[in-house]
Amino acid sequence: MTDHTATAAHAFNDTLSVIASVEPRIADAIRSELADQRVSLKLIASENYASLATLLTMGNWLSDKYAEGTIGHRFYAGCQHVDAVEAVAAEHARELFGAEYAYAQPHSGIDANLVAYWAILNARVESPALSRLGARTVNDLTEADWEALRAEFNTQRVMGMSLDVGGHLTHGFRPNISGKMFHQRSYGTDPTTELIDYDKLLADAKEFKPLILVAGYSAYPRRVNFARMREIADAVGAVLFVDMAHFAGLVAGKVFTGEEDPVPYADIVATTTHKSLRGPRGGLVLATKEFAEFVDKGCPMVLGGPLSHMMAAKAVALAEARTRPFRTYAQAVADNAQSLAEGLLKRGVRLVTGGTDNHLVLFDTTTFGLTGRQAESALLDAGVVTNRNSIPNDPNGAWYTSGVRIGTPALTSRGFGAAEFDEVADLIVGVLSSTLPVTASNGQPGKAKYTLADGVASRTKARAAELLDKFPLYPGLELT
Ligand code: DSN
Repeated sequence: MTDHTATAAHAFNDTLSVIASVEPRIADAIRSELADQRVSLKLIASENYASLATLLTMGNWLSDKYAEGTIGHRFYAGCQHVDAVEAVAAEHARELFGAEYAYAQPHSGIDANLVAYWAILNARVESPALSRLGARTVNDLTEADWEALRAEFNTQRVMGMSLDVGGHLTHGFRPNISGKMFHQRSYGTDPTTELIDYDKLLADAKEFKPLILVAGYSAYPRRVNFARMREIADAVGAVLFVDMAHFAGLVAGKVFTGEEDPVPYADIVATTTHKSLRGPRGGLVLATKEFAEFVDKGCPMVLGGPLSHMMAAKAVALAEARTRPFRTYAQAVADNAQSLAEGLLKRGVRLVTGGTDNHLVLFDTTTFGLTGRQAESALLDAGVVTNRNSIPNDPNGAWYTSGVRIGTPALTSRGFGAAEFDEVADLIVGVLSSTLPVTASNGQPGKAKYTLADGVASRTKARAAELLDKFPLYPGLELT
């Protein structure tokens, strides 16, 4: 493939000078963000670096067009180019994932999940009610029928993975709208192995009888057997909805195949496009034919007008994900996670589930006598960017936590391999072994404050710089 870095460098420099002529602080912030990303060990499992082509696709006049509706059926005139963009994004998504239908409009992961939930409610609750009442749309219902239908929406049930074992807020938890829309019951993991216990999940689902079984996670370091999830959904008549936001890149890159690939098993799959998939910030929904027409109503059902410039960037990133180098990348993400996990294990760190077989590792910071918050902060002082995360039965709750989640997608994009991730494990252990919790004023163990031994942060940054210099971010892209 032709290397367009020099051209892209000109484009970014010219763009920044145009921006600076209007609001220099914004140009400065954009430059500084790149500078910071270049010198940080970015280990946040949900972050990545999009390609220059993907980044360049986002800034253009597609942004200026309103295009509510769907391909060929818009509420505004003059949408032929948006139609073309959305069609290409959907085509790549369908072919990449082997899906019957793809919808490229969601602006984020939460939006994608909302589109999925309302598609399921429309297909399984509203549509049968309309048929029963001889109505074509909700506008044909009497007030009494409408009230009855709303009551029916409000009694639906969803079952998703518990937050403290790695589930996501959008899987029916109260701080998110999904927890206000549905009655929710969580499934946990086995207390000993910390793995999903499918037999227990089946028994719980039989008791709870959810309309929707949600599979997917944001902090579970293991693969999911979607064939088992399908069996469980079928056993209770539930719709199987998979949120693959975290591992979409591993599905796209054919690391997760067979029973680990959600697409052949799920009714609806939602994802973000910016995590392991390495695209622009946004969402995507895949669906079977049964749900396609309902997913297609996402805008204006729950989405504002499509961000056409972002759909264009999704199309570019999805085209990249269909190439052989992307498959090599995805396999390296998984291999590197093994190396990172082994590097921590051999240095005495407890990992939730004892390891990983996806792109992320969740380690127990009580290994070092620290809360997740203290560990996250000390690591950041040393230029290692992570995020704190609950672990199963977390004694420190969801704010301070007892875990740190790390992942390999971003640094693998820079070219890090197994040896570099072993070195990263060494840096993490070096920092946290030199961090002490500070006792709170009431004499209780502090949960936020800590001290990091002198010199550790600068020594870690220097060692990290040696690694990062070998694998520069956007090599050849010099900002002037
Ligand atoms: N914020 C994403 C993550 O970090 O996993 C999920 O919403």
